[in-house]
Amino acid sequence: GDLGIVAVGFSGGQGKPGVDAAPTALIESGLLTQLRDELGYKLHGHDAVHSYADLAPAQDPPHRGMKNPRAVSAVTRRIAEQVYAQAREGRLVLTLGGDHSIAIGTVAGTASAVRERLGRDIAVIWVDAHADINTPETSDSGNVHGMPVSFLTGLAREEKDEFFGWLKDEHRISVKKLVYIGLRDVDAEEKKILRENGIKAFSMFDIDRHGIGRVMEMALAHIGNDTPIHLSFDVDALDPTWAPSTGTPVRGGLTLREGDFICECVHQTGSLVAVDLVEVNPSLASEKDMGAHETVRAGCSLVRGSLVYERRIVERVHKYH
Ligand code: DIR
Ligand code: MN
Ligand code: MN
Ligand code: MN
Repeated sequence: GDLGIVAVGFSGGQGKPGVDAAPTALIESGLLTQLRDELGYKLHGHDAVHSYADLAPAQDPPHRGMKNPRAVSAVTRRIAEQVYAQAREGRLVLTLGGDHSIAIGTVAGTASAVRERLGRDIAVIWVDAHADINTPETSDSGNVHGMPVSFLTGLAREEKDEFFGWLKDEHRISVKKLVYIGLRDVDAEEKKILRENGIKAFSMFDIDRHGIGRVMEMALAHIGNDTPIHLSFDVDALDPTWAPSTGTPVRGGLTLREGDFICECVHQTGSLVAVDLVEVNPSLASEKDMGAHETVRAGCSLVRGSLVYERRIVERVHKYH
């Protein structure tokens, strides 16, 4: 099949430098070569790692407590255009982040392209230790990577284009078509938002209780059988044993095998239209303990899992491509 690649070297949604180097690290470890030569994808848009330097504002003071609001808004707006252009061609889109703020762009781009091409609403599976659903007002950190879901669902809104006002209805998703997997570090105000909006969430408690197999059945049942799916995978959903080199690691997470299984299950539906892999930060773990290398390898494994059902003999047909 055809695979659109958007490599996003951007870190402005949080405070730690280095997450912008992830796409290059993933590509240098052979990810795209594997997707092309071993999995047989025809790649598009893979020649550049985008830094969006041309979009950097001269001054970017906080707005409603958000840090770097103009930069994150402008970059995610551009990403939305890039993802839209790939998805509009009927390609599966793989975005390599970057911090998780970039999903404002990726989901917006997928949602608008799928509406236009198929007349359908997408569902989003958000795999993460965190819910990333703070509004600017509930956020303690001011980091936009903790807010993308609130902008994407319309729980947070802005008028001005320079502060995400460019997000329109066609970019947004319904809280009913959102499912979380892997949560274990959710702010008190975020818990309230999840509860009040009846958002489906499978925490690590649920995974321990039911097992990942049953959780995936329930997650996919919630979405429904014939709905295009955008998978947004924050590598910090994995336990730091497998993914230590990330900005906000939280113990008690998914095993790498559980992460791969989530990706494989989503692939197996045949409904996948876009995948994000975010928050790999190769500069946070020391070279000696191999943590960065392990995290990059884990990221590659997750992406492969989402794009080929390699541990099964029978390959499913992709419904939307
Ligand atoms: C926290 C942490 N809830 C925040 N979020 C993170 O900053 O809003 N998301 N680390 O990935
Ligand atoms: Mn996240
Ligand atoms: Mn996270
Ligand atoms: Mn396939």
